[in-house]
Amino acid sequence: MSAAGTARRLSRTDGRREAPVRIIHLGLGNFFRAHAAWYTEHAPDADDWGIAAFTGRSPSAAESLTAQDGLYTLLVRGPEGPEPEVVSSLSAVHAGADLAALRDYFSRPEVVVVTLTVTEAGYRRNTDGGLDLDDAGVRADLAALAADPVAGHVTTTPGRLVAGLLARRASGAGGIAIVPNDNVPDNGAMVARVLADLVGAVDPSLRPWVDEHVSFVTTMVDRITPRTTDADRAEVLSLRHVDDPEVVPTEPFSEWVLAGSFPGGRPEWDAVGARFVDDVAPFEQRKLWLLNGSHSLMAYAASILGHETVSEAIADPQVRQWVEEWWDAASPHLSLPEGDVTAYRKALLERYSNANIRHLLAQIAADGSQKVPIRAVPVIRAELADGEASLGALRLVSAWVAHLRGAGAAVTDTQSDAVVELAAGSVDDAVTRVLKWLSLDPAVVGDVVRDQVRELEGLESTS
Ligand code: CS2
Repeated sequence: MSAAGTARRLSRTDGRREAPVRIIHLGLGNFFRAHAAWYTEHAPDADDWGIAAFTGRSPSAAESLTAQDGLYTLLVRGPEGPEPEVVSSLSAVHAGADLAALRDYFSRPEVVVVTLTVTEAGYRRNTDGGLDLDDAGVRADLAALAADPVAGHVTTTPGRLVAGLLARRASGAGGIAIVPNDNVPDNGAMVARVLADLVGAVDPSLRPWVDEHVSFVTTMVDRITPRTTDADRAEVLSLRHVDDPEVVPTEPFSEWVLAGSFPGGRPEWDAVGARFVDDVAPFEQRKLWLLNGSHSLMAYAASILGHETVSEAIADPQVRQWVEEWWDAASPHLSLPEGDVTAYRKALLERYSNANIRHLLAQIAADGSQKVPIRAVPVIRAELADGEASLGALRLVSAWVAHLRGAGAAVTDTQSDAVVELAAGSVDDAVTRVLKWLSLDPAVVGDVVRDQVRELEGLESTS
């Protein structure tokens, strides 16, 4: 009989726990299932902490996960081979549009933590970092909540959070912690600001209630988690005879650093490796600059050389040299001890070289408009403050310009119209416009960036 013939589906009938819901999660993607859901699964008090997760725009994961009682297989792909593990911390899974369920959870006193993984673009910020009140989705949510705070239909993350908080205030339930798990600097303060902007526009009387009852936790999150492929599903089928459409592939490495308070408590995530610190900034910079910065550099520059994945890219001496030059530029500006930074770089090379993880450069290339400003610009600014910007630091911006002009991975960006337009026309004009958009002075760094864009565009025609 074939493997498929003997395959079973996952279900809780095999005795797996189903903890009471005490955590709400918005943005049920692969990363959350490999990261916060995994920490919750392994916390010693996991029996008390179930998660009710809401999908993003597409409800299909809710249907598919609900059909297997919220269970899914995490396929940990180490260099030695895959290790499947069934995760059971999702007690309920809902479509993002199920606002009745969202409001209901928010109004329960025992639900005390809200985690978010909605990507950088999900917070709907303007270039100043506040809520983009011109965004069509934000405008619609504002109108819906102003007209009907109890049942208004909202779609954006800020809108859904405010809808939930209005329900919580009305129910009299107590304090709650909001924990953003996206790669944005100072993400706790960022969410607090975006929410305050929406609350101010919808119902200013909610502001003092938020100040008193809502804690915004700042985090650094890390676990390389590509999209699921048919090969991942086939592997679980052959290893476990389980037919799981919801397999999540991930790497063995995982890190979570948090700062902030949890007024209603939290799982013992610290017992399974999460670190609680006073200040996340040094960890967040180390990760955002060294990991995410080099990821973006490879996504734009290495895809021009014809590479498809991170492991292929890092095996190319040319790409490795670009990555090392980027790290050499960023490292002196980090506040962690030099030894820690050296060890982190070495570990990154090992993680990137893990060929069992097929992490597509095209996936990382997405939404550069949200990523390049926070991954590249702070390093360039730090260098400029000390003298001049290096070739190694500027190459990330140059590669993004070349990418927007059609070289390497295709452009997928929530702001693609605007940023592709910036980079159109002659290289000279394109570089001037993109640098200004990044608030970098073309008179200071323009010449180097122009040369690098031409060089990178030349590489594409020869690769
Ligand atoms: C990547 C991240 O897609 C991207 O932009 O740089 O998703 C990266 O894989 C994670 O932050 C790793 O923790």
